[in-house]
Amino acid sequence: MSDAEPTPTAEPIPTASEKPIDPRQARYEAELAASKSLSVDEFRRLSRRSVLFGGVAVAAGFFGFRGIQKQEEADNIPRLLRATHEFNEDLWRRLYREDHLAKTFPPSEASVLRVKGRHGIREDIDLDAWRLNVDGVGGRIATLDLDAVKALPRHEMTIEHKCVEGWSQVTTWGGARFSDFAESFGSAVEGFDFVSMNTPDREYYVGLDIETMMHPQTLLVYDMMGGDPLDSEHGAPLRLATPLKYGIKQIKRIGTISFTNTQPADFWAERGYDWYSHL
Ligand SMILES: Nc1nc2c(c(=O)[nH]1)N[C@H]1C(S)=C(S)[C@@H](COP(=O)(O)O)O[C@H]1N2
Ligand SMILES: [Mo]
Repeated sequence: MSDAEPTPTAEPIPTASEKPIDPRQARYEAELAASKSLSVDEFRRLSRRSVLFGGVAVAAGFFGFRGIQKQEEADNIPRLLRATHEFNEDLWRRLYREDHLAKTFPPSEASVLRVKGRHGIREDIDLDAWRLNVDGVGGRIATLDLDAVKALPRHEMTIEHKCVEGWSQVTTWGGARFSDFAESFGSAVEGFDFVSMNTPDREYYVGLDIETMMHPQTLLVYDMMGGDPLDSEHGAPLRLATPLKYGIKQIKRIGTISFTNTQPADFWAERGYDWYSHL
């Protein structure tokens, strides 16, 4: 009976609790845990409710009645997602189940990402003159400087960057959550299914589904390696980073962000890669 028992080893197997916890990683993971993850069923229930509330809220809006909107906000779900009428259920399952936060690493394991891809960033630009354009279907919503992005809460993540060419590397990014950025525009950007981003010269461009964009690990990045300003080769002054997609989607030097209902053009999708390029 006791034959099958393993021989005791001299060294006790270290348990997870004995591993030193990196305070930066611990803080990041606590922040993520606080951002609510929903099941598909929860989402469906809430989005149906949101559609109802949406109709009432439009009518109520004429009378300056904001109570319903407040109620919606209390649910702590990205408003853009709730307002999206059609959504990709498969992506939702993959992104928003509790266990589908991408793995994070201690910042001590990070190194400066090797530089890959210079479409749209070959020429130097005047970083002080740079502005971020934000467009909706009706035209320009805002033109912002970097301070406007930095005014949003800063989040830091140490994640694995994966390139379609087959290499990967652990690196640290800091910046604003795209969800915070989008929600700062309120109803002006609600209900869109996709986001398109272009370099200022429009040479490089990516299209992303709104589910990925509203995920808590999708950041508009302005610093790297725990606080160094993003350098020009890595996309200064502002780039996208998300551990949910291959590197081809993580556009460096963002010039324009557009909210749209049609699947946007994408540089590498036009060259044979999967449009979603989801990890
Ligand atoms: N503007 C721009 N962004 C880009 C690219 C590019 O060619 N131009 N290449 C992409 C690819 S394929 C990868 S793997 C990552 C690499 O980011 P890095 O150069 O900061 O390591 O950037 C992505 N973003
Ligand atoms: Mo890549």
